[in-house]
Amino acid sequence: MPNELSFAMLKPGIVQRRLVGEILARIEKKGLDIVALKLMEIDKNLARTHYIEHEGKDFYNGLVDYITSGPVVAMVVSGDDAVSLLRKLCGATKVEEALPGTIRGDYADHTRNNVIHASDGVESAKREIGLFFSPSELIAWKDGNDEWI
Ligand code: FUP
Repeated sequence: MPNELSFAMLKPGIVQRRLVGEILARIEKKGLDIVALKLMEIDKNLARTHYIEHEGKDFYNGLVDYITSGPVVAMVVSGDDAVSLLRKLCGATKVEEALPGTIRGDYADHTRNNVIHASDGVESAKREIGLFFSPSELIAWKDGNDEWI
């Protein structure tokens, strides 16, 4: 299993709903290492760049407005197969398909406000990490629980 980095972002509303701790706990308990973490606001330029693949789609402007509407929690996680593990924790993009037990399945009831973003591949993770973090903000640390999780 390849060790990978992935990018995740708790979307606007999660800070206000005081769900940051619960969602981070799910990510930590799975065994993924949080190697960068910050509370931030996204400006329109960053939002448009982050979601550039959706430019022109009918939901694009609404998505940009929503993602810039409040603070987000951006993070980088590391682990074996981190990209696909994190996607599985999040659940399906469309809330009607997100299973109970997943983050979206448990906390979201509208697709546009689906609580969390997670990179969909190793290359997009690299691109997204570069948009949100400088290399010096990533902190590698030794996981003493490696043998248990
Ligand atoms: P994901 O990778 O699961 O975040 O999904 P996408 O990149 O396809 O979509 C990015 C965001 O656009 C979703 F989180 C929510 C929003 N979206 C809509 O609002 N409507 C859609 O039909 C698809 C996505």
